Amino acid sequence: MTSKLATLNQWVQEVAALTQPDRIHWCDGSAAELQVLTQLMLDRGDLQALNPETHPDCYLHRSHPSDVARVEHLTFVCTRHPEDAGPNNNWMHPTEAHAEIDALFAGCMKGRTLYVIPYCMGPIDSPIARCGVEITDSPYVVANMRLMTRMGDAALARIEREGHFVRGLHSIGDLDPARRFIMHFPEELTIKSIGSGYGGNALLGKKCHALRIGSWQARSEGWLAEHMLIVGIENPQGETHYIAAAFPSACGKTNLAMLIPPEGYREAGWKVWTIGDDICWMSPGEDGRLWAINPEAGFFGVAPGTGAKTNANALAMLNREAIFTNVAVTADNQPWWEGLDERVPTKDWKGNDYVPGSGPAAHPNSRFTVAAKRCPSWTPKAEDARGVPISAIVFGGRRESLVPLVFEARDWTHGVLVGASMASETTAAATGAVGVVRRDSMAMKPFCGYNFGDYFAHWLSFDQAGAKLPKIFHVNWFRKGSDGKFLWPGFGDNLRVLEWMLKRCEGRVEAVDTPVGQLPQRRRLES
Ligand code: GTP
Ligand code: SPV
Ligand code: MN
Repeated sequence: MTSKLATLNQWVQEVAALTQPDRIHWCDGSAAELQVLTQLMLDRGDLQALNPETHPDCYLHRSHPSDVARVEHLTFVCTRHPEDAGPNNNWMHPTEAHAEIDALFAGCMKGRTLYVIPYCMGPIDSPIARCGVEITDSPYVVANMRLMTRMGDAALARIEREGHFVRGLHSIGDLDPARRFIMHFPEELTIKSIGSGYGGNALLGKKCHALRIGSWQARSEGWLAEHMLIVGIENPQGETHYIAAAFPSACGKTNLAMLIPPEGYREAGWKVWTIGDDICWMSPGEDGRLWAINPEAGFFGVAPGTGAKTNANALAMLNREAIFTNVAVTADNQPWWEGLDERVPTKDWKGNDYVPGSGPAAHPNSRFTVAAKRCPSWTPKAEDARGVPISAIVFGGRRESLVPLVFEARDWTHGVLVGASMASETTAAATGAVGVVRRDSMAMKPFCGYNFGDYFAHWLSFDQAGAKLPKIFHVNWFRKGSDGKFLWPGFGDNLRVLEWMLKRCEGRVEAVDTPVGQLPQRRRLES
């Protein structure tokens, strides 16, 4: 099969000439196609079937042990002028970058199949949505892209109609970290990634397209591409307000996006609706509000810490049609990770016999991939072509000390400053030290595809006459007491903080003015 779009055919031919695959397969996104790929991966040992009684159509994938997280030091933004990439990105000149990475791509698909994956980021009929094509030699990437994006024939039809698309070339190469690069060419709307099969390094629709290339496009087209969840909060009166929240990787987006209200709230009639858990594309509407879509169609969520008490909605969607990456398994072949329950697994994430006390059984950055529609709190609003209007934007980090539970920015400009000066402790989502406080403006330090100075100016530019901008807040669920324990219960209880924010948006509650911003009033609980 080839496409009606000459530029697409030509690019596929050029890539094939460079990488020399044995076969070319154009993905249609069908169930039959997935079945063939799954069988292939089972035969090759890329996947292992999990317990078909407890987890039908669920599979385990074990990454190469040196390939378990994003690699920020190997991620480049390649613009003609270094100042366009900015101090927040690694930079290489495009000519040099193409030469260096193409040398690694030369002949790398010999003996392999080249898969062409047309995908759409966002509802297929949404004007905010954008399309791309990923070429990969990894069937695991195809299977994940099928869950994470609108992939296949419908996306191809839109691409052929529009005549343009973001080009993403990916190969697992030889998985040698010394020959691994994730390169972005925003001026050419092109991504090239080699040497990793993991998450954000390999599923190019996600961080590479929807954030790094997306943020570049957003700046020139007047919208925002952000590392944010989108959640709808329905009050007992039946009104739903949508909140977008930016927390750095592994700092609570998935959990907040599918929060289960505490019992008292549930009884009173509060409901929570999930639109997205990682990425938000927002555009000013004719009414002056910001309207947001989730460009993704699935979740690539952190497994550790996901339990019945913390995130029952996530657990409920993980018992069928899910891919687990680098989790442990129990004796009866069920997926397991720290924080799930009291069972003891028999195999660790590398597939070795698990010795209790020898460290975590699941990799701290082990993940699940699952279609968003499988989430019990998913709402059809996630398919709305217009998106949803955003009432509040929340920034937050993982801060053991100093940073209060919640405060409100004075206005949009102050809110941009609050977002820009955010900091958070590093996590296992990227390789490198964990627990080191670093600046992570708007949770976009690893994902902004252009100069942070220009990015802050772009944020400020939304404050125009007629704009009805969301209020901006800052939260920290992760402050610890002198006993080393979290001071705030977190998870479902975070709704108490969201309720305060929404009351502030409606002007129904007073706040206390402080040097950092507006804080909730102190109220002594009656005992
Ligand atoms: P990425 O997918 O990497 O972008 O991460 P994320 O921001 O979606 O983070 P996620 O919701 O997966 O949470 C990461 C870890 O933080 C998990 O182990 C959670 O259990 C834990 N976590 C999430 N919310 C809270 C909270 O409110 N309090 C506490 N103490 N831990 C939380
Ligand atoms: C993150 O690291 O923020 C993630 C996981 O959401 S990855 O897809 O690997 O980027
Ligand atoms: Mn993320």
